[in-house]
Amino acid sequence: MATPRDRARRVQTRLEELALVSEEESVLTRTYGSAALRDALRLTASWAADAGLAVQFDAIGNLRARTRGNARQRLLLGSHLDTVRNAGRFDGALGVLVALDCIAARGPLRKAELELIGFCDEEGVRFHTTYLGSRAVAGTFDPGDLALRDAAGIALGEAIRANGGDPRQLDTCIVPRDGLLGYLEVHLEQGPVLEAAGEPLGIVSAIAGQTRIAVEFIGRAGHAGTTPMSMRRDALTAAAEFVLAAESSARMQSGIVATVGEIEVRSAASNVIPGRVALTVDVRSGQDAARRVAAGTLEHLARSIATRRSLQIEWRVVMETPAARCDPNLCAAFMRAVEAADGNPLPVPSGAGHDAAAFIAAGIPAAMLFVRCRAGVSHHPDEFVALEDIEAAIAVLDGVLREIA
Ligand code: HGY
Ligand code: MN
Ligand code: MN
Repeated sequence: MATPRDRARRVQTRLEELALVSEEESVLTRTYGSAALRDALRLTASWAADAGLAVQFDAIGNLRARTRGNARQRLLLGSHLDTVRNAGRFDGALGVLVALDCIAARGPLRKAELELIGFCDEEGVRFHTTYLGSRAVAGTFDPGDLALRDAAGIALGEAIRANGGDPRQLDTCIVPRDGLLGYLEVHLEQGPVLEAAGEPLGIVSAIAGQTRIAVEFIGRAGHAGTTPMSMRRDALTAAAEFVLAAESSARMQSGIVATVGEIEVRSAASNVIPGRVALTVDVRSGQDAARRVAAGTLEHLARSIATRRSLQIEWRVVMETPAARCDPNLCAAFMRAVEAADGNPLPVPSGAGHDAAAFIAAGIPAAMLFVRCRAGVSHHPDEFVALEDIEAAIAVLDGVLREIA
């Protein structure tokens, strides 16, 4: 019988193995539809099959691995296997591998069937979306999103087909509600709260809402040597002014964070005045009304900068996800399991988005267990979770499964 430390070591080893599966040399990147993400999903599927689970990939590309009993009730567990660019090895994969370990370690007697899900697009790097895989499972996928295009102009519908899925069959991804107990997710905190509190684990109280926006500043390209400064309609200086104004605006509003994560000069050349600049805006808050006001303020700022500089502007909200409160009953089960393991069930809000938010938005109960990470670093290769904290998370998820499933 494997000891908890052995089990944590196996999760750690598998995290290191998955971290080598990347679409980029020497850094970890796995975006929707890439061969690397398919390989990571297949590798995880092989571990799930070895654990005796019935494994398949659904029509959007999620890994779906179920226990083989005939209990009427079902509990979903998992997290995502896609990553941001130059990612850390724990974001998403930790939750999938801890859940797989706990499902595999459970005995034959169970009140509910368990389904492990490895989601195929939580980060939304390629299409600037969020929760595509979990929305498909929760039944809230927006068919209009099939027309979203990536930087190469490929539509999401085509990408789903190219990935071996079928955009006409997304309804088959939907988990039946009958007998569904809910969804549990283990995830590194991606913030400094647990480390500052000296706690290995926390119970997520709520997940911040997000607004993701695509912006284009449209000026006029021109000759860098012959165009007088007074006659320029420079799209990059306008964008730069907006980026700094967005930072100042967010700093002045408590509970709001705003980030310009991507910026691109179209047809860039060192001797050409930038005519078009595209950028992304990510606005978050635990309060939806405050987030909407903040996004409106940013749009007003962008439009006034464009007008003053005689530019045009395109402002498109790509995706909005509401703030989500985790299910009190499932949170209480996590709290009891943390206390049973002599821990302190610290409630922690999540500034990061998670697939659990898609289930909550669909009216499916969901809860999350946060695991301490070093210096709160995430979305960075220095992301780190200690072996003993992985072991603590396994013990707590074991406890929750013993109680509810
Ligand atoms: O962006 C986020 O909050 C998450 O990492 N997808
Ligand atoms: Mn992430
Ligand atoms: Mn994540």
